[in-house]
Amino acid sequence: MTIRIAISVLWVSAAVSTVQAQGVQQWEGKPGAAGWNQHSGSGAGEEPCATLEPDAATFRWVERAVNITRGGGRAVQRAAGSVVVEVWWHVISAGAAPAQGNTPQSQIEEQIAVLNDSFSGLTGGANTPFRFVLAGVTRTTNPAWFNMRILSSAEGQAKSALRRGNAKTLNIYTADLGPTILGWAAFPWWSTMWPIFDGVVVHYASLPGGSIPGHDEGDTAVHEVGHWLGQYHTFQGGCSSTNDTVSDTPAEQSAAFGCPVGRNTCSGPGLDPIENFMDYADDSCKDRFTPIQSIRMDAASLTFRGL
Ligand SMILES: [Ca+2]
Ligand SMILES: [Ca+2]
Ligand SMILES: [Zn+2]
Repeated sequence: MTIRIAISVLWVSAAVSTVQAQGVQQWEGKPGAAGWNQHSGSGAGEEPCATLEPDAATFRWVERAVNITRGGGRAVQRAAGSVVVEVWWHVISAGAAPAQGNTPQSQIEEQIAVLNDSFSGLTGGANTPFRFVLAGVTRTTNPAWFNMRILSSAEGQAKSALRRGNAKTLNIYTADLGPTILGWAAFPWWSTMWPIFDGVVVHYASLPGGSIPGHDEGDTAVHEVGHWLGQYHTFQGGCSSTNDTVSDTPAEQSAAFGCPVGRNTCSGPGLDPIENFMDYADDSCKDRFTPIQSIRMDAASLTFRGL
């Protein structure tokens, strides 16, 4: 127990100093998670995805590095399906029952299938280089870890104990992230400077067949893995000319919730990309990555993960 606490304190202080060093001072913060808030009826106004944003200097550094990998921005990438990602799945629960977060193997396999369908363009959009294979499942009953929050000591303890592999390995943790948070991920450029934090955390009830209204088809994990491979939200940068750094996702002023067909929050060309996995729309509304998003994920994963 003493060792575990010591690891936790070290992890948290390292995490905080890394965050401060990068100038990240707040979570992504835009209000209004309609649908998701119905899960518990509380916490209105919080962000459903807690993934940390890079500061301006890191943002520019990442774009330069990705652009170099792409050979000056040429639209090149590895072949569809040629990058196979090993997935270690960590079930964290409060008890033995599925309602306590002890997700059955069948639901994990359904989620892996949703990842593969989504990244291969079977649901719409680009056929990316990425495919996912389940390398193993761990199961841990720990009520404190089950209620983890981003940058909490519970997250540090759980990830320190459970994480497998290296920067190429996708560690997915399921837990109860509270009434408003669906998940969070670590961007690829943090995988070496902040290795324990690496991976994806998703709410156990967001998996296919889960109990969160609007977010019960497994697209939360697709969204978070999109971050893990280097994607920003489609509403990153608002209506600015560079916005999310992806040229084939129309600029979007703010996140979309529900399925607001025809939404158009920026005067630039194209309707808001509400159908994109990197927005906040309901799972039934989201079905695609774009070709340029695929190219970006290819370059970012190669550059920062060697994947
Ligand atoms: Ca864009
Ligand atoms: Ca527009
Ligand atoms: Zn997100």
